[in-house]
Amino acid sequence: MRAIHLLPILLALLGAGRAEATSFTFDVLAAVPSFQDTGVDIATGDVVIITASGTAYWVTASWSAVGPNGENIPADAGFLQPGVNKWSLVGRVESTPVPNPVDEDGFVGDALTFVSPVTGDLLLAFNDDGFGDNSGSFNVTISIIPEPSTALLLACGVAWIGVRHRRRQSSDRIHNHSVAGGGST
Ligand SMILES: [Ca+2]
Repeated sequence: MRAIHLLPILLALLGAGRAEATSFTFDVLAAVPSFQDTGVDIATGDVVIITASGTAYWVTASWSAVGPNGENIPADAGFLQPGVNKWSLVGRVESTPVPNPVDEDGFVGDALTFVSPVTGDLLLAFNDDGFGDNSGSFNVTISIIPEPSTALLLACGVAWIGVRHRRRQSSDRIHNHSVAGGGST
């Protein structure tokens, strides 16, 4: 019976472990010649979900308009993030290019979800090698789902052991009772 009373506590702890996402927005300006600090702090193990929209121009001409995916041309060594799409949205956590499970690391594009391997500031940039002729921006939404803390996982483990222990005790009592009952008939 007491095991049943512990169950809601365990479920509440597990529910707290699935912390809600916190969301931020940030505009990445195409004319800024460096990675830009989004002000979003990332911890190792956090799930980071980035979506981006908007239009940027890599020269002063309307034909150079690009979205966050840029152009499907690998950037040269002089670009902020060489090897990924020219004029795309690119990202780092501190100095580590964002892991990209389906494309080159460092490439964000219009949507990316990753688990951060490091702790630090989330930095974003327009991937170019000459910024004076750029204009426009990408509008970025960043959602962070924190990794469940070690303390919380430990509390869940302790609660679970408590449930199992009390279940065993109560099943022993039932067993003893039925043996005693069986002896009397
Ligand atoms: Ca340019």
